[in-house]
Amino acid sequence: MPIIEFHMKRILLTGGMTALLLVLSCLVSVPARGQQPNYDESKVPSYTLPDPLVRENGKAVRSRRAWERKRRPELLSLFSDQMFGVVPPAPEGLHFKVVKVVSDAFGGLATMKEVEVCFDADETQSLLLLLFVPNAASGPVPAFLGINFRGNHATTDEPYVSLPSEERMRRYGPDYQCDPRGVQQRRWPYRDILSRGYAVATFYTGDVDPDYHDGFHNGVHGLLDGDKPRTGSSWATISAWAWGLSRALDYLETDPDVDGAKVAVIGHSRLGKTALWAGATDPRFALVISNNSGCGGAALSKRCFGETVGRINQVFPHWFCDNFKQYGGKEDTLPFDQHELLALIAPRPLYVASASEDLWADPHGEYLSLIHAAPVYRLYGEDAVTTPEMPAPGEGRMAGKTAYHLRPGPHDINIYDWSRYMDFADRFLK
Ligand code: GTR
Repeated sequence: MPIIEFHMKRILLTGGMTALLLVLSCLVSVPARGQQPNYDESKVPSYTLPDPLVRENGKAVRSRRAWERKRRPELLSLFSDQMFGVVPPAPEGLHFKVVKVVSDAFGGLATMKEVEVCFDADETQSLLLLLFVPNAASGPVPAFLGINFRGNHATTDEPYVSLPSEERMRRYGPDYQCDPRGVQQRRWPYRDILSRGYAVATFYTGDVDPDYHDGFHNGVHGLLDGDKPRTGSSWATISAWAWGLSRALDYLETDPDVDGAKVAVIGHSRLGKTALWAGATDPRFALVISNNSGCGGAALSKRCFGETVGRINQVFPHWFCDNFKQYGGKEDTLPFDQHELLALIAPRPLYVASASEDLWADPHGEYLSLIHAAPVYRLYGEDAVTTPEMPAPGEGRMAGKTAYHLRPGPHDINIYDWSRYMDFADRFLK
């Protein structure tokens, strides 16, 4: 950016010229990386949230039928066209191969299965689903499904979980480095989950789309898009990951040990954004959990608190579709906000959680988003969290089909969060 040049020239110049260059350097740095994020509630701009129950033509939505037939499809295509890009259906060649089974995982607590979810008949690309099912179960069980950041082997140090093959590592890109086993096991408390009677499944982001901007040639874009020219609403990486979650669910629906009608989708941070989008686009997900998903996830964009639309699009240009870029620094012009993404999940159970020190993800904006999704739950006669005051750190809210907690501490997911998610899931999936 010219900004660096301006600073160098300032050393050589003096007086009015310096002042002019300073002004110019401020101008070029608006609105993204150079700008300090706002963490001051009193500096949140005034904004008006669009009403999820008012159609684009201005008509009020008063029935479930009108919501399902008119307003919901309208909102879904708005989020597809303007934010995430359009998610394609399952590919024709989709098929599954159980490639490894270990019946005494975790000392006999569970059976591990590794399943290749193959995206094409030729098996040029697949995601490797790691699935644990509790051995104590007497029939199909409910399950949690979420993507992981660092590889299946990083979610546990159990030695029978496969390391990625050479071929997979090549697909993950030139900078991929295989982490040691178990580096993220704190985020995946498998023993606790299995002991409570749930199955749990995960796969690595890179199996569907490596998390860097390569112009959408690698991953599932390369496989499915062919030479189709990209448009402003072409799917980007978060849509690809959400698509991957749906393909993993396609498999889980066929697994005799899992109740495919009771699969909760869960994700942390960028993968929390993904879990919400998967829940919105795929109504088969029975419950949706967003952990510290922040900007582009549960947090209201129009508050411009912490991470903003401009900044996220600049730093992660591959996450959202190109049309979304126009709203950077112009959040007031967004024709939707994230409470409407949450509303797309209604009337299914929805849990949003924040962490008290995670101001970058705007905990207050995440909470407000949840309560502003409530009118759609109400339309279904369901109760939902509506208390205007957000809870204090260490507290939560639960009403009917929605729940929220504010974990004390930083941006993360751990057993504190999982325990609450399982308590919530017990009410709907057991
Ligand atoms: C941050 C990003 C957030 C969040 C986070 C994560 O750098 O700004 O939106 O997604 O990464 O995924 O850990």
